[in-house]
Amino acid sequence: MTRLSARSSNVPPNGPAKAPPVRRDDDGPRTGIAVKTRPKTKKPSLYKVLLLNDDYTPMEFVVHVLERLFGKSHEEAIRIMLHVHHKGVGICGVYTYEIAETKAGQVMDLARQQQHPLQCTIEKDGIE
Ligand code: TYC
Repeated sequence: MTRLSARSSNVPPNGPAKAPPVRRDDDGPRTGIAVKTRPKTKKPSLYKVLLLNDDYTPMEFVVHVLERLFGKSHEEAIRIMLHVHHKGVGICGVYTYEIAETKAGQVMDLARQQQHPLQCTIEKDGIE
């Protein structure tokens, strides 16, 4: 018989031998431990910088602080200052922990220099 069939050729039934598939993301023996290949990029927690009301710090000083340390426009600074004056507390800005701590410290330092009793604190933000 002269008919050439796959069986009679030297090619195996599954086609020519292939190199075993390359396993990517494989740094060693299989341990059965699931490994995430996506890099973790967790968003940092945010902190509110809060200004507290008192009876003695001049309104102009609070406005100045909001403009200089928090980059607020004059109108926005007045709005925030009046909010604190009426409600007792208000938000100057929301930042990551280190920046919030630094800003609150700068407010306290400036107030102390000018001998105003202005208080500024930070508080973890509800939304992550
Ligand atoms: N209550 C102050 C006043 O009447 C003004 C003031 C506003 C003080 C905001 C502090 O965080 C503050 N002079």
